[in-house]
Amino acid sequence: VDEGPVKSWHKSVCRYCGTGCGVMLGMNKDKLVRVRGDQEAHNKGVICIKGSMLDKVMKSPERLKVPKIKKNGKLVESTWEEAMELMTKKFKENLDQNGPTSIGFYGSGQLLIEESYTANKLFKAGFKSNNVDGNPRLCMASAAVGYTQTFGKDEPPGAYEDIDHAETFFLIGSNAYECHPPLWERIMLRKKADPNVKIIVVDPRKTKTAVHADVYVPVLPGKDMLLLNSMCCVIAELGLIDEDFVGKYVNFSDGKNKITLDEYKKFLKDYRPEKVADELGITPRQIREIAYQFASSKATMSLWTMGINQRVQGVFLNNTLNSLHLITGQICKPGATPLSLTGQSNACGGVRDTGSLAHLLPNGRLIAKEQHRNEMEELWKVPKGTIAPKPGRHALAMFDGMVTGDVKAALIMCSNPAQSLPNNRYYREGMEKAFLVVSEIFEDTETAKFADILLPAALYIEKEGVYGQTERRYQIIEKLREPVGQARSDFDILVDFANRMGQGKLITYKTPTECWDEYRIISKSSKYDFSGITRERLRTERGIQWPCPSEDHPGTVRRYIKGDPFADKHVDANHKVHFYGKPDGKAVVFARPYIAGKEDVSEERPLFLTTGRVISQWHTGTMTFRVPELNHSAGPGRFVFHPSDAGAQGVKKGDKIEVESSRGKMEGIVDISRDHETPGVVFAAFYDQKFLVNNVVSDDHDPVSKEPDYKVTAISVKKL
Ligand code: MGD
Ligand code: SF4
Repeated sequence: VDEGPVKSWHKSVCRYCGTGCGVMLGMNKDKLVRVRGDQEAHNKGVICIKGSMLDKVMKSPERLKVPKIKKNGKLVESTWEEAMELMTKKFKENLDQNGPTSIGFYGSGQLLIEESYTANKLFKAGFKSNNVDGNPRLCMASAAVGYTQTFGKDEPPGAYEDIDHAETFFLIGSNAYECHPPLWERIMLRKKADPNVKIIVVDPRKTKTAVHADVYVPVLPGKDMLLLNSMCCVIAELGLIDEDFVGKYVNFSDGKNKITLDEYKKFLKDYRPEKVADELGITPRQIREIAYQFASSKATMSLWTMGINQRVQGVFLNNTLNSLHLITGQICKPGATPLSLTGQSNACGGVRDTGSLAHLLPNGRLIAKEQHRNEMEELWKVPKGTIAPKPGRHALAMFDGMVTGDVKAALIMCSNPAQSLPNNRYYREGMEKAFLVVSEIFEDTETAKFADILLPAALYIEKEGVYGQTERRYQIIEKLREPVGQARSDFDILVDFANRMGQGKLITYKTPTECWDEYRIISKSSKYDFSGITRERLRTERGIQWPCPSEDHPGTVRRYIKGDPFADKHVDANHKVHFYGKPDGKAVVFARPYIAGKEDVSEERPLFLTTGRVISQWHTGTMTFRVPELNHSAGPGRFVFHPSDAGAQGVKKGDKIEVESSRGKMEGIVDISRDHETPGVVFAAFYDQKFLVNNVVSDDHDPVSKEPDYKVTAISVKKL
């Protein structure tokens, strides 16, 4: 349908991923008719196929337009008044009868900052329930813990701009070609500009990213800790440790106590390439080459995502990646930095920075620390002792609590856990039992099926708020049209709910702008200080990176060095770096051992299943699978095999198979790829609602970050 010409162009941010691309939206009155990349934004006009089709999802006729309540097993239309009153009654009943730990909020790295901030404040300070978590737990919890342990503060030291200065790119567990395409393009431009640039890709799959690498290292799934420690070992043996940097800015630790550099070197000896290469499935020479390249290059930048974060050793892997940069001094200078790429558009700003996870409070504070609770109680103007001292339930524990009957009512916003959680059948049992209020834009999602109340949510430019992406950059999405039908923004739903629950004195603001101003001022009392990022600046500038302590501050590209307002007073000609997250200004290199995960191949289960995204689909596909061009390009979900494994299993393309793991069985169809799959590893994406791969994916998780391991599940295959 021709919706006419563009009448006005508006600056905005893409709805989908953590790249956080600036986009220009062409509107014809209230219709979004064109989308293009914003030349003036950090992505310099480049966007991917999903972003370019944002207008198509906005046009979907299948949007949920009215609230619904489940009656006799069926969702039937209701008024907002009925739905909100029932929700209020159920939450009040549970609070009165079963206490604050019987309720929960499960949010999303795609909610706006104002939405996550409000939900977090309402549940933790209003209802005294720390059961606030969300899908970022499945996504980047390991990166957040990794940064916090190493530097004392979450969020990266560097920025996308470092891509333009790096000489070596070390991509590990990142398929940037498909998952962060504009960043991948920026890497390729850098390579074109300088023939010395080298790209190293470490991945069990020969992804589209790996195909373009100068050096591809095909490690076996689940073993990367061996590789990273082995690289550190080689660097130590070759005398490539930057002793000046290490002496000034680094402490060493075994996880409990401080150790010396010599003790650290001794720890590394167990990881000599000759000892670990076989288990990794590569040669000692490959390890030596990439370790040398990493340490000796003019500037090395590491980029990683879910292949490292979604792992039972996710935190240790993150620590060790940070360590590689610290021991070589490849940090805090242009092009030299670790940079964990984020999956979701607002996992950083919305969830990490607002502290909307079960163990956190805003701006890097921890529930477990009394001083931090007291600080937030003062800032939120609630009596001392209001915030419960025990962390709440993380994502898996929240749904596990529903299975055991301990969590009885929950509000789920902007997430589809009935498709996205691992070991899915088990957690769905809990969703069946608990009283669930689900705020959604579509009615036919897997989670909506479990809703007792389904609330129609406003989508993207039907509401206003701030997104914060990977590199500490905050950007605004402005409201450009009214929500469809009776849909309301998640922010409005939360403010309404707060008032009905008698929390009007806590949630005093009425608009996202007022909420932003409250939160912005609160940030002033932390090292996240973004008080200078006013709404007015967000409207005119192309995103601003915090720290940004005043309205005339330009924002901070690189942390911990001159130019970072918190480092400035500590640095001079001799002392150029100050890791102010730690009391003595020194970051920590941890000696982290490799510990084998429970999921390993055996005679019974001879193949590894690994899962992830594809370029044209977003997560559980609820939005992108509705866009014909994107749907067509991805096709239905499949198990993708290397031809040698398909041969060994006696299956061929198109065959129906049964896949079994320790978590259960499911049926699927075989696809074959010689180009991208490697022997021993089967790949499946999770976007297709008709192919719920998470039924067999293991829910083993990192013991500290509690992030599940979606990348390593041992499976057997049977032809049907
Ligand atoms: P999404 O598809 O992003 O997946 O898991 P989910 O968050 O469960 O769900 C967002 C939902 O919000 C959709 O149903 C969408 O229709 C709805 N929605 C969109 N906009 C709005 C809005 O403004 N308001 C409201 N209320 N609703 C809205 C993602 C999760 O999946 C993540 S983050 C990761 S990293 C994991 N990755 C992963 C993997 O790699 N492999 C496997 N096998 N599973 C995975 N699951 C995890
Ligand atoms: Fe949107 Fe991510 Fe694509 Fe950029 S890379 S256009 S943010 S989906």
